[in-house]
Amino acid sequence: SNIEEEFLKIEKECAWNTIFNKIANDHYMKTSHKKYDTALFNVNRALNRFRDVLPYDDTRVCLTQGSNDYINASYVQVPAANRKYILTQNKCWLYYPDYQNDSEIKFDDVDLKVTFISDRQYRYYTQRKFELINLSTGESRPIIHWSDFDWPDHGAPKNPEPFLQLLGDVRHCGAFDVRYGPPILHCSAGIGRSGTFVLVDSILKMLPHTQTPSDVSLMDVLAHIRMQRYGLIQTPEQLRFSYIAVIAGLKILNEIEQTEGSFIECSFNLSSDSESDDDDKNNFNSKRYPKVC
Ligand code: PTR
Ligand code: PTR
Repeated sequence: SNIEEEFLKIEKECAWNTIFNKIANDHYMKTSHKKYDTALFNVNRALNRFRDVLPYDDTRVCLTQGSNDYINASYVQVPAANRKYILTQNKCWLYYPDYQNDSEIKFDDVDLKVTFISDRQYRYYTQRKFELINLSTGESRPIIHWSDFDWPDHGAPKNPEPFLQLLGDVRHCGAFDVRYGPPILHCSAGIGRSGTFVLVDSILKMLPHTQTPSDVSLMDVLAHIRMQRYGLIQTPEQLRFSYIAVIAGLKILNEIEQTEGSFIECSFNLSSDSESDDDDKNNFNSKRYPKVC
């Protein structure tokens, strides 16, 4: 395919740094008009883990429960792939019931409760099921949650296979079913690893369905999603990994796409060093503040 040719060319010319820097510069120009005023309100400043990673006003997710609608989260859409995602920062204390510590957690400020249903260890990740209950309306939703995937920030996995297994499972469970609202992706800043996931998934969704695969451009999709959340894909290495995962994914993901299931609300945690190290078991609400840069 075109993408493979492009990959080989960049590889041969050792041009990943140059190309990545160009993307970053273009992005800086194209987004200079974009506003993120809400993220800078005094009451919201402390809700941003990193001073330099703020959601644009026009794509930010507005919370509907609780007293403040602000969260450092963005809607990211790729219409050509018929995909929508929510990307957010979230690497903090244990925010879900993992059964060992809690079988349910109540979030009083937003009137929500999350109940543990099951967990399952796979080779490269953990998959958990929860029930989310809105205590004010009684409405409930099933949630599937993937975590413990080994992927350090600003890095890229060594080979695409574990990532593709994760993506295959996420697709198979119906996480992208449009009936259930966008799945949530989060890492530390919600831009590097989460952005890589979005790029690979959306390109892999577009390619098998298009009559003209040569029109599908990874760089164009990246430029498009970067207008919706700042800094998606953080390093040349993550850009290179996106190509590798797309090329490998095309070869093995086709059947998985056929069996894309139907279910749920979803959340993925792409951080490797996440919440599972929580040891103050009974202290969930005594916020352990997240790591900052
Ligand atoms: N790495 C974080 C950042 O740069 O955004 C850490 C940080 C966050 C540091 C907030 C200081 C912060 O608060 P203030 O803006 O009041 O200095
Ligand atoms: N100012 C931070 C830094 O560059 O270290 C922001 C940042 C942190 C950006 C982590 C991206 C990060 O990776 P990810 O989005 O994959 O968590």
